[in-house]
Amino acid sequence: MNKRYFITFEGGEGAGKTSLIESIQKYLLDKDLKFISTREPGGTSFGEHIRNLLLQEKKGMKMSSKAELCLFLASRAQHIKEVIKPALDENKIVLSDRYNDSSVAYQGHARGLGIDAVIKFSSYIIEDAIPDLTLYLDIDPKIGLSRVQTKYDRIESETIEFHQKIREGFHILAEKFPQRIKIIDAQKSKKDVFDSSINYIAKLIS
Ligand code: Z5A
Repeated sequence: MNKRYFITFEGGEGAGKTSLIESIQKYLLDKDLKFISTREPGGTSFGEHIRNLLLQEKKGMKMSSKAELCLFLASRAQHIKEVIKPALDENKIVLSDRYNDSSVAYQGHARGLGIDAVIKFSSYIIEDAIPDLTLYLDIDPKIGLSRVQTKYDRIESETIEFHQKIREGFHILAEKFPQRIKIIDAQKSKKDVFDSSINYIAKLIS
């Protein structure tokens, strides 16, 4: 019988999360397992509006780091209520392209709001919606950014130092939560990334 599992995918820009999730979807379909695939920011109609606000560059618009965090958390609160919890309650596997660790690495560490402060603040929003497994796709930001083919969005356009801080933030998180967060070398081929990831997923759902 299908069991509920919440799996999240994290990483810097161009790490390959979207590509990996597509391969994992095929793997789960072949195994006849019920799943949903979703993303943050977004995943709901309300969340997609917030996504546009967060990622679009608007001339003259300023957004403080705290305001930015609140918007990501607003999107997440709706996502949990409308999508994640209902799917888990139906015993589905939930695959989410980014989740709370992104807030901790981007807003907590790279923006400087503080890792522990963001973990504490976001715990009110996520309550018990904690992933069973998080695959963190680790990549040198220069390589990741070189893979992005679309025009850089508001956050992608930040300095390379900012992107290096994000990577540092994810490493701090992986050390803090080694049971949940597994580091995948995202500089390897798509096949290698898939094989390493599927080892962890197979272990979780077996
Ligand atoms: N953000 C935040 O600050 N706080 C938060 O709480 C949350 C998010 C939830 C969301 O943007 C932004 O919001 C993000 C974090 C921030 N920062 N920015 N900007 P997004 O969802 O649009 O962006 P993204 O998650 O970074 O997606 P991405 O740049 O599209 O990357 P990806 O999904 O990880 O990569 P991909 O699309 O699978 O692959 C990119 C290209 O590389 C593509 O051409 C692939 O074919 C290629 N690729 C993939 N894997 C490989 C390997 N292994 N080798 C070679 N080439 C590869």
